[in-house]
Amino acid sequence: MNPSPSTLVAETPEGVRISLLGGAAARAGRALSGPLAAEVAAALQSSPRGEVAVRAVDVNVPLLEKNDILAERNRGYFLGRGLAALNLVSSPGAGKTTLLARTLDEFGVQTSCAVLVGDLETENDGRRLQRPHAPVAQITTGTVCHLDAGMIARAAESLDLDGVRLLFIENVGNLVCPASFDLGEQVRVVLLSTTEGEDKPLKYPPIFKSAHLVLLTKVDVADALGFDRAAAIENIRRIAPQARIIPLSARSGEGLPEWYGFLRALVPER
Ligand SMILES: Nc1nc2c(ncn2[C@@H]2O[C@H](COP(=O)(O)OP(=O)(O)OP(=O)(O)O)[C@@H](O)[C@H]2O)c(=O)[nH]1
Ligand SMILES: [Mg+2]
Repeated sequence: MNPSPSTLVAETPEGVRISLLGGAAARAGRALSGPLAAEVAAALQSSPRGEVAVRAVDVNVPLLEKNDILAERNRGYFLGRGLAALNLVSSPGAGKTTLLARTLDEFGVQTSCAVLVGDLETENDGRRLQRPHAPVAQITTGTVCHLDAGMIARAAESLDLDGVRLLFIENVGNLVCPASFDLGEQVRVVLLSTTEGEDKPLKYPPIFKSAHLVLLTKVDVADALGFDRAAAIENIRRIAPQARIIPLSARSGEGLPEWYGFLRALVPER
């Protein structure tokens, strides 16, 4: 499938595609940064469709160890650029993109934000998140059920992050695999929606144990579902006593001021 003219696509040898969308694509040629910047910029400029093969980092170490090394590199890269990165993880459909879209429209007009969004296929979420004031790149992983630090490194280096203070990473919808893959984020946010039931923290503990923040989403439909908010919070606390919990609805707006307050406190001092 040909990308639209406002989309630049980079494809890795493993079949992972990074699509820079809209404004992010327009700005890609002139504002790349990071170790692969010159290589990616040259390749993008010499390719009429914007398609390039980006070199894979090949370290002869086990997969997770390699991921951890790249994650540390990402952390340093983000720190050096003066931005905080958040990794949003949940089961499919818990409301990550809906929350990020509203966050870009409200919080994002005052504080410069960028988004990397992962899915197995389609650029639908990337398009839903496109805003003139926020660079967005879609990562399509093919068959891979999670984002990894190498994908984030390549996508982040392709984005114009000048002036960006918060980088949202929407992980592939999956409550299991993303738990094992540090992306170099500063904060891991796990979303649990009312439609999934109160018991998910007990059934999928690793992801909740790694959370700094748990967002209890779609609380606007809790009553209709017979969702027991107190029981859900009790289950989250039992598995993830370290995590802050914010119940919210991206539809009604409940809890969003607290979420924005959390984000504001994350923005690094200059
Ligand atoms: N009632 C209600 N519905 C919501 C809310 N947030 C999201 N939804 C709906 O839930 C569905 C899934 O939302 P998405 O934002 O696409 O969820 P996601 O987590 O990004 O999904 P994947 O990227 O596929 O994992 C959509 O139909 C949304 O309209 C909310 O706060 N309240
Ligand atoms: Mg989504």
